[in-house]
Formats: sequence, C-alpha cells, structure tokens
Amino acid sequence: MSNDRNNPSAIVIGAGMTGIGVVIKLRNAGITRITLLEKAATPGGTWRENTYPGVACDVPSHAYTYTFAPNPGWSSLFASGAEIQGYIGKVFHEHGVDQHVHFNQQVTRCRYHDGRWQVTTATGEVYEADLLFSATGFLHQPAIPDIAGLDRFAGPRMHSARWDHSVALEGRRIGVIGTGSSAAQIIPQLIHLPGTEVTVFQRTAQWIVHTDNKPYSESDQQRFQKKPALMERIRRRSLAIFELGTTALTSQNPIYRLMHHLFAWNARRNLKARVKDPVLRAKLTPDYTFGCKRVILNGSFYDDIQRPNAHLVTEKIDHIEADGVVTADGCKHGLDVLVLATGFDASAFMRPMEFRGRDGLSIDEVWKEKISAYRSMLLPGFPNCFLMLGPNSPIGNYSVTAISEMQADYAIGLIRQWQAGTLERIEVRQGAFEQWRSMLKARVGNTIWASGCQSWYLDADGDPLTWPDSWKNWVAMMKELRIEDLVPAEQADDIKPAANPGYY
Ligand code: NA7
Repeated sequence: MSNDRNNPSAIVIGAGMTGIGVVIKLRNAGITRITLLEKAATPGGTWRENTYPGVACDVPSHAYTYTFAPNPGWSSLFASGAEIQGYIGKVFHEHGVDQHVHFNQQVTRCRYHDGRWQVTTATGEVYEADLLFSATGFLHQPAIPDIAGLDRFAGPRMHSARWDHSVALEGRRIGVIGTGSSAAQIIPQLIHLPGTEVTVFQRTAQWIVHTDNKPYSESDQQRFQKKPALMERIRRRSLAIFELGTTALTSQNPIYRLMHHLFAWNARRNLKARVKDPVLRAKLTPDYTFGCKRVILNGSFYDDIQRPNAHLVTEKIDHIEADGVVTADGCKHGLDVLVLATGFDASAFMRPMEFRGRDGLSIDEVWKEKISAYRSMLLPGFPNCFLMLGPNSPIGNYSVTAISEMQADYAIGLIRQWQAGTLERIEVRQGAFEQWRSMLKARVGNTIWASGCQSWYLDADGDPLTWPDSWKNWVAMMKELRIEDLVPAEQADDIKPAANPGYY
C-alpha cells in the first residue's frame, strides 16, 4: 500500500465555489495535505467566468452561502455575480484556502497508478495524491450553436460566459440567441442601454416565475450581523421553497401534483398580467409542462421585452450573414453585435481532460453509453476519486452550494471508513453501480424533465441528468454511507472494472 491513510494527501481540481468548500471541509476533517489546482489566475469558477451584464444567482443569497461562512453583508435577496465573486474571494483568503492553491494549472490528465492519483497539467507539472476530487463544475464548456454562417458574422460576437467588456454596446443593434436563464438576465440590461435595438431569437418560450430582487438595507445587514439566526431562518425558508418546488416536479402524490398545477397557473397569470399584446403573449407562452426546462426566476424580462427597442423573433434561424441573422421566412435582421446565450455542454463534466482509473480505464469508455456515477460521485474502476456535482446532481433549482457541501460530507464519511481499514480503497462495486443506474432509469422516465422538451437537463438519449426524486430523499440517501455498496477490503484485489479497454 503506497498511500498514507493516517495522513492522506488530496488533490482538488477547480477553485470554484465547490472546490473551495471541499478544501475547507477536508481541512476541518484533519486532512491537511491538500493541493488545489486551478486553471485560471483567480478563484471563483462560474462567477469568475460569467461577467455578462445582469449576471446574478437565481438562488437567494443566504441559501447560496456556505453553511460555515454566513454572510450578513449580502446586498439583496439575489446577489449579483460580482458580489458572489467577492464573497468567494473573501472565503478563499479568510479560510486559508490560498495556502493550498496552484493557479494557472489547467489539468490535462488524471491517472490512477499504483494506488495513487497522478495529475498532470498543461504546463507539464505532475502532482500526486491519495485522494482526488474533481470539482470542475458542470456548466463550464460554452455550447456554440451549429448555425450556418456563424463564423461569417463580421461584428463582435460573444458567448454569455465569455463576455467581451471592450465591445461598445450603446447605440448598437444587438442580437441575442437564446432565452434561457442567462439570456433572461442579459436582455433587460441591453434593452436599457441608450440607443440600442435588441433582437431576441427565441427557439422555445420559457416558463418564468416573477421574482423581485428585494434589497437588504444597512439595518437589515446589521441585524444579520447581530443575530445570525435571522440569516439562518432566511436560508431555511428559501431552501424549503426550492424543496417544495423540487418535490412538486418529481412526486406523483396528488397534493404535489396540485401544487405543480398551481406553480404553472401562477406563472401563466404573471405572463397574462404583464404582457398586454396577445400576439406577443402567445409567442411567450410555453407549450410544454411547467418545470420541464429549468424554470426562470426573473422580475423584468416580460416588462422589458415590450419596450419599443426590443424585438422578439420566434421564426427559426436559417443562417447568419456578415451583418445579420436571416430567419426561415427570409427576413434579415440587421445586427452590429451578436450575443450567444446558448448555454453549455452539460455532459462535459471534467472533460476534455484525460481521466483514467485503474488499468487505464478511461472515463470516455465508462460513459460511452451512459453518463452516470453512483450517487453522482463514485465510479467503479476509479478508486479514491470523488466527482463533485457529478451526473444527476442538479436537484431541481436547488442551491448547488448546499448540494456540494453534502457531497463533501459524504466523501469524508467514506474517507473515514478507508482510514479505519474497513475499505482497502474507496470504490463502488460494479453491481451497486448497475443497481444505481437501473434505479435512475426506472425513475427518471416519470419525472417532469422527461415530459417532452429540450433542455440541458437531458443527456444524449433524452434521459434527465438531474436527481429524479425529492431533496429530502436525496439527503437521506447521502447521510447513509451504505458501505456494502463499496468494494470491501478482503475483495479489493480480485475486483476488476467491468469495461477494461486494455490501455497501457
Ligand atoms: P440554457 O438554459 O441552456 O439556455 C440556452 C438557450 O439558448 C435556450 O434558450 C436555447 O433554446 C437557446 N439555444 C441553444 N442553441 C440554440 C440554437 N442553435 N438556436 C437557437 N437557440 C438556441 O443556458 P443558460 O446559459 O441560459 O443557463 C444555463 C444555466 O446557468 C441555468 O440553467 C442556470 O443553472 C445557470 P431552447 O430553449 O433549447 O430551445
């Protein structure tokens, strides 16, 4: 055994909200030999990369906060991206995560070799550790739409997650492709800039729940400072609402079915009350079940899309020319700037890095037919490796901070068992992994996400990559270690990964 169980080392990939949380939790658990590898020069992950106008979190700030680092200073119910980035930076330094980080270290390869993980970066450095955490996030590879002529567009063109702040937008004709969560935040900002004409290309109408962003006054913040229980109450209340929403989307119980109808009715009522023109309203009315795609929480999109300088186009895009977008009806929409709010490749996870477990088994091989991981975190053939926010981690619109904290606790629970010698290595049994996949397959088909719409929640087969049950049941599952699902110490040397492509 080449690893040191009493004083194990860990590599965490990604200094975003999740990776930073993992480092802090590991350290609190007494695991201090930690290397945090970050591809960029600063921490922040999603919140460093998404700087588009209007970027904000659609989960209430106090519910998006780490449980161990409450923040009385949040300026509003839904914090802006810049404010969250500031919070992450503060936690990063105040909790000493900066002592572990190596910036500008883009991981290109992870390989399990001789009982340890070897991690190679683009600059050629090689790091080694007993434990590996992949905290790369799941919405980080921008999806560039396959539209004819996209590269011929002569003006500035940018994806929402790669905003070019040097592009002057005032007085320009701006086209936005997409109407998802990012677009719904960007579009109102662009419409309000002086002299802009904003053309929105909508492929699918969205369900939008009206939410006002209540500011927190200085006295609110002082009260939070003096009485942390107040923040905790807001956190719990916000999470309870998301929990209710998730259960309403997944449960067959008649009461929750009714609640689901009420959510949809409320969103439709909001659309009707705000959008007066029946033609525009019809264009904005979704034709699929509420919650099938990620529900958008927004307070101004419906008002702003009715302004005279806003133009909603629902005709399919045919192709793009140097100076505009041509739709299937032959109409050319002249543009100076093109914004692609077209989302992300949600099936990338840690890829394109090379990721290999025992005997050279590659993640591409394991995921060739289906992207999946036991409890979103463990894979047979990949010992002592934890996927943070892995497949089927999104739980409705729930806070990913809360999810990743719970995943870190689960991983630490397993590490304890490994340290105690119950496990030779932390690896899920092939049988338990298959059972997990069957369980998911049986359940996802009944969920709202499989009710017939296109969304980033779905994999290539149209199966949801979300958790198909309630938050409560997920928490109950994650609190139970179920050691019997892992390879026991006495069998550790006999078990072979199911699909061994024979590399090396
Ligand atoms: P989303 O939610 O994946 O939205 C992407 C949008 O782009 C959506 O409206 C898509 O239409 C549209 N899209 C994508 N490709 C095309 C093409 N080829 N033509 C026209 N329209 C297209 O990404 P976001 O960045 O808004 O949000 C991602 C998550 O980040 C969000 O859920 C939060 O968790 C934070 P569609 O609806 O598929 O017809």
